Amino acid sequence: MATIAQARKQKDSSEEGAAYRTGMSVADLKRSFEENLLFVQGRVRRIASRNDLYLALAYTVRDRMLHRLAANLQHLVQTQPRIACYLSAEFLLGPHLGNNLLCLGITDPVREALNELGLSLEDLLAQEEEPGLGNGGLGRLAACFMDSLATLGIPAIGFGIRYEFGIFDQRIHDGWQVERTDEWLHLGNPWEIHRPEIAHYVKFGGYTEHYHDEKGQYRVRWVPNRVVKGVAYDTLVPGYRVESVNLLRLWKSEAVESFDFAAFNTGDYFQAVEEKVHSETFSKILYPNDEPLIGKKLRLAQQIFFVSCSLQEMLRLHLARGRKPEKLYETFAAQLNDTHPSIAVAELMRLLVDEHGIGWDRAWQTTQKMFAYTNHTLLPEALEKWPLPVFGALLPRHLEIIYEINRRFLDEVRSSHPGDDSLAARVSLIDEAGAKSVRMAHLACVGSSAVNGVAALHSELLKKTVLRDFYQLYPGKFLNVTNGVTPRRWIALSNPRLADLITSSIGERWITRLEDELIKLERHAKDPAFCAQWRAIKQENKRNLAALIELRTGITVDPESLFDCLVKRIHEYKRQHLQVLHIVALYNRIKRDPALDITPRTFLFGGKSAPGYAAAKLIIKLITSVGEVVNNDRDVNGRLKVVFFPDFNVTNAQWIYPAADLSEQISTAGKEASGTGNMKFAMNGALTIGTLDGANIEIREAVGSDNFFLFGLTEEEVAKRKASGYDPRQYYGSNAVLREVLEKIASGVFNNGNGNLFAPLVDSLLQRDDYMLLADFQSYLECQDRVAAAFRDARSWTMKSILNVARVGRFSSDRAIREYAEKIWKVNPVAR
Ligand code: 26Q
Repeated sequence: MATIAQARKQKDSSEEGAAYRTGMSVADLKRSFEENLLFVQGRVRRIASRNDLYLALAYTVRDRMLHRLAANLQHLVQTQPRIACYLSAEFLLGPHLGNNLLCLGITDPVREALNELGLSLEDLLAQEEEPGLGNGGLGRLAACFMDSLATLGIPAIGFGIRYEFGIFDQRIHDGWQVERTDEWLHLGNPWEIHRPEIAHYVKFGGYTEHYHDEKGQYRVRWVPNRVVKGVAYDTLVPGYRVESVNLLRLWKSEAVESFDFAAFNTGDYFQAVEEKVHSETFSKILYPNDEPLIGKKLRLAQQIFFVSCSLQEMLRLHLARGRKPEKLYETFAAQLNDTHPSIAVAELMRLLVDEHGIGWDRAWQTTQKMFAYTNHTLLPEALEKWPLPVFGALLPRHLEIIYEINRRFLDEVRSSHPGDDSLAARVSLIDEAGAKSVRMAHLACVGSSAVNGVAALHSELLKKTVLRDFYQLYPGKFLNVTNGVTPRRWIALSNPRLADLITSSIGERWITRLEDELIKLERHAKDPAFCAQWRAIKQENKRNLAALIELRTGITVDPESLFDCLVKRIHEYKRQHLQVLHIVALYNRIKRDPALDITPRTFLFGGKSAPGYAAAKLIIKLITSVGEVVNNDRDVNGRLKVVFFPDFNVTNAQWIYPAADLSEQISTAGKEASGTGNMKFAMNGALTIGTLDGANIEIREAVGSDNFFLFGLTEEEVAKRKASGYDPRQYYGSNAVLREVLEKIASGVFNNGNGNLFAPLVDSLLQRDDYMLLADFQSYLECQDRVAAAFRDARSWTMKSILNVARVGRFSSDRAIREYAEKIWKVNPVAR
């Protein structure tokens, strides 16, 4: 790595005047750092806080990325390539500093420069507060995709919302989740560039007027009752060791004027101030739910806010190329990350028809060519719908447009399927049953040229279930793009020792060519020396995590024990409580026979619950309560430890994946669209215990069934049991182990005899068991016993671990992005 930096240094110093500002040598970095501390931060070393020092370093790194951006923009203007736009309400980036150093290839020289100044890079890395602008998988996927786009040299812009408060910080009080507001901006954000001159206006509410213009053309004017301004904030997204830098452009909402002068002059000062405060709410806070809350008006307002700003911005950039508005798709391809930005279909129609005077048919062609839609869920309750009154009051013009799109669409459906009235009702953009609502997934399907799921099973199920009718109507629109994750953050950055070992055995090309290169590790899987190094690295990662666990929770865990990890958002369908049933079953075995020879395990849980999701919050309390008892039981004697790691986020995840032995991917088959944590674990050498769900299926195919612990019903079996009337009590009646587990939880043993606390959980399992924990319990238990036995054979376990890593190359987000680029966006990497 140092050699690249040296080469760059020579180039930079010979070509530039103030080379130290962009140079990569230790001396240049040191000088930049010191100057930024004084001239940007206004601090001298003697009184500088750790945050001052962190900011000075961040500016030093940012300078170098801006230098690249300048060259990039020039290139873009000259070559005018097609640009991919990723529209997403969430980008869960994680901390920037370490990643940017890695991508620029200056981690070592920066560390050295800081050392010479008597500072530690690790200290400054720890100072960064991560931007948590997402809930979980969907937001993190957007971040991985931005990384891959930049690394592949594909010109791209991510568009989203600059939330002032991201996902809440999770604390655990008395075993319960408590939310704290995320004040990620309070010490300043050195990575963003405020662009006050890049702003767009977004209208809300009011009414429409229909009229004929001076040329006699039919036109619609929207008279809103509120207008807010969206201002751009840019974050640079560097690619790995490449010259290109892409942009993440996030919108902040502001009042159009700082005061409403009319109100001010009539003396209504407070109304004027209120107006300003209200305008800022659109980008105030990320909704902390990972499934929609029906009817939250502000959430819909956030969606139109960022979508409208983004589309207006695309039009501005496109017109600046001297092109016609109806050719917008020639400059941009826009991906809708789930339905959250799907109002874009109606908004682009409005911009083209109402504001640019383009005829409906032409505008519709343009719109369909522009958009593609990714679905991330099959759960019917999670499909986004907006009640008509809410929608119509906020977006009266969009509702008219949606009615017109729907009228034309249903005409087409009726003429291609005459007599099939129920089809028209099923696919309509408006749900007419009960309280009427707008179906956002239908809008996205109709307005897009491509629709994809995020894993093979998920894409198949989409065609069979929630989007079945659309598949029948437009089979050619549907495709699968299995998710991927970036090996830069999830291996190179978070597991540097493993990355070094891989590089020393197969060279460094794997970092950008995961699928082709990682497989070369296979030949080392039987080399005892290599296996020993592999194991030593895992052990060191486990010791580091053990220290962090102790710091955060006070719980001591044994780094020699099996690190069994289940980290993801807390959801009933993800079945964190199935693992709890397993733990209680083990506990019961020990209580019956304390001398039992069991494989020592650390059960690590982590994940946030939506603040209003009572069952998920109770699952957290159950985990911590069982932990309290198990961790302190003399009979257990430290052989089992149950840890709830608070505040699972990107920063913490970077410590957890590299230290895992076992990855828990135990959702009910057919419920998890893909999962991406499953990929991160496998890339770090954890073996998976999982169901045939989401991308688990493809991971198992890739790593081989011998290297994957499979259990549970298949999706088809789940569907069949549901259809024939699933009765969880059958399992309760016939399985004594299960009965003892549930009775113990219900008895209050885990909560000082307060038997009622977990009653809602136990009752729901016994009465409905929507996610079929009881049906999968026995299979899971037996599979976990196989895991425990396998872990005792360290040599064979290590070999499986190596094979897992060697064979998961296709789960790189680079592969996923190549598929989007080739099959959907038709964009190419820039040749330079
Ligand atoms: C929508 C409207 C109103 C309020 C909230 C929402 C909302 C917000 C976030 C709905 C859904 C989400 C997030 C969904 C999500 O993260 N899905 C996950 O996406 C991953 C990436 O494709 C998959 O790997 C996971 O399987 C899927 O659960």
